[in-house]
Amino acid sequence: MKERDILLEKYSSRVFKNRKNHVTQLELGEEPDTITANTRTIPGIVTERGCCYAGCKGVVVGPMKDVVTITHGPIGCAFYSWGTRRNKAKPSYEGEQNFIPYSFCTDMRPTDIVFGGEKKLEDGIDEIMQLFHPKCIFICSTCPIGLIGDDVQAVARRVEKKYGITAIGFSCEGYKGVSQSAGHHIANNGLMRQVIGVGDKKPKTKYSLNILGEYNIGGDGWEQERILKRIGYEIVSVFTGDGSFETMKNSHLADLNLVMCHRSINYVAQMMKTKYGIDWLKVNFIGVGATCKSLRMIAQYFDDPELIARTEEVIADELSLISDEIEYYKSKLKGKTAGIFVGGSRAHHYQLLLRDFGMETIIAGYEFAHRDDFEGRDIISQIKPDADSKNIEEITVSPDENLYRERYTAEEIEALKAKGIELDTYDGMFPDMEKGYVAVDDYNLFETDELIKSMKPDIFFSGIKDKYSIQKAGVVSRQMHSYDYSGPYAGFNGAVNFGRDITMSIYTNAWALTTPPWKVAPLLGGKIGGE
Ligand code: CFM
Ligand code: HCA
Repeated sequence: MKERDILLEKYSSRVFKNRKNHVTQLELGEEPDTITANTRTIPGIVTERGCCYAGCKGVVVGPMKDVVTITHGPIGCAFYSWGTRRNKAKPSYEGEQNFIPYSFCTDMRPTDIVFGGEKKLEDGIDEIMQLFHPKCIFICSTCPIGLIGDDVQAVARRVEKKYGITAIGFSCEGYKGVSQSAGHHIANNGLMRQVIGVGDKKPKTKYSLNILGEYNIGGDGWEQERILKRIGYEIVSVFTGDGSFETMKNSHLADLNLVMCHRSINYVAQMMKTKYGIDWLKVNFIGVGATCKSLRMIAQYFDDPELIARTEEVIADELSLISDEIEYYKSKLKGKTAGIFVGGSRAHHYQLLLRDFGMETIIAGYEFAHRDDFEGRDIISQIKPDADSKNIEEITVSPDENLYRERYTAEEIEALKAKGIELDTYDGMFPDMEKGYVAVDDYNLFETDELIKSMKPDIFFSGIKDKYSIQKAGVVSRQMHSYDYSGPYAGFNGAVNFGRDITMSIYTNAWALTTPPWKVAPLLGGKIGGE
């Protein structure tokens, strides 16, 4: 019996009926493997997904350093979405503002919920203006705001008028959609409407780039910029890691968009293509091989022999600097297996980095990826408009509907192919998986535990919610969202850091060396039945 079936047969028939479509053991036969994704979680299943507000505020708009982002809602939402996601930022020029160390919130109380919180929000913004003088303010709504009907858009318009700054109200109440993914859409639409394209500062050099979907976790974006600048590219703006309003407003003037995380920001790439004619390339700077491939693809796009030669020169030099260390870690890690459970993009990036070290990713799961992220092909037209997905479409489609498209069109694919660019790379999780490997949508802790037991990976990468329960079962676990406060893991230097960290973890699995007390004696002293 396959591991997937052993897992699923433990469910009641009702849950089985649902979950069987979200867990796939790859066959890779004639028919393409499929999975159901981006649908509502079964109540009570203890999902590890986050909410729409987390996707908008925590993920996409929060990292913009010169913007004050105020959470309109309870303090807990503001606190949780601040600092826990390690998006690093530093001022890059004299006088540049950096509000990342601050958490701004209206701290809604019961009386505000009863009588309305717009006044409190406006008072808060007055205070922010007096103390910090930002040129841009974002307001992010949490669940209660949608329920009591505070109009954050109207407040933003009043703030713009009063102070002559940019202000955007994001109605990203946590309950919208089915996961963080809805919040990404809402954030992207706001940035597209009011930030991208409002500047007029042209790039200074011949080849200029934006990096989309790079949030500078553990300094990943800085490593990518280092390499790209070495080759000679100008980075106009990064969305949104160490990013800023000041650079994003000029991003429509760059030559090419690179898309790192394809889940959270792909809509913007397509919208910018439609509105400003900027091409985009899906890249992956996670993994040595993947980084080289991406750099070659970018040079190929510009089709300049000098740039292509310079790219090869930099690649050769970077490889010569890291190859000894990579080979050493490879000798320690070759043949080991991994499981990965993250948001919506990293599993298919990191399976390539693991392969650089001779490791295979035998289990891969996502919280909120869409089918195309798993299957690596254009499946948009196949989404069935059932009650749930109809609901998703309503809030995810751009206000300007004809600007909304997630993928290349057939003509765009032909144009890029004519430049010698292969588009099958990095296009989803399944194409890089082998027969028998398991993929899971909206993974839960029960399924994590069960698949670890049956497939026995040497290491399991996940997040803060599940890391410790996995370790307590004796399996090494490292956080792939925050890198356990290490990093960067991107690019050439990042690959070395990654090799070092996982070698350290796998060879120091202290958790497997101890017998937890609950395995030898019951921990509860009392008796059932009141005896
Ligand atoms: Fe993109 Fe991300 Fe991810 Fe994501 Fe995230 Fe993240 Fe992630 Mo955590 S934007 S989809 S919503 S790569 S915060 S930097 S690590 S779940 S896999
Ligand atoms: C989020 C952010 C998160 C959480 C990570 C985790 C991140 O989805 O709200 O659960 O460990 O990367 O910080 O994905």
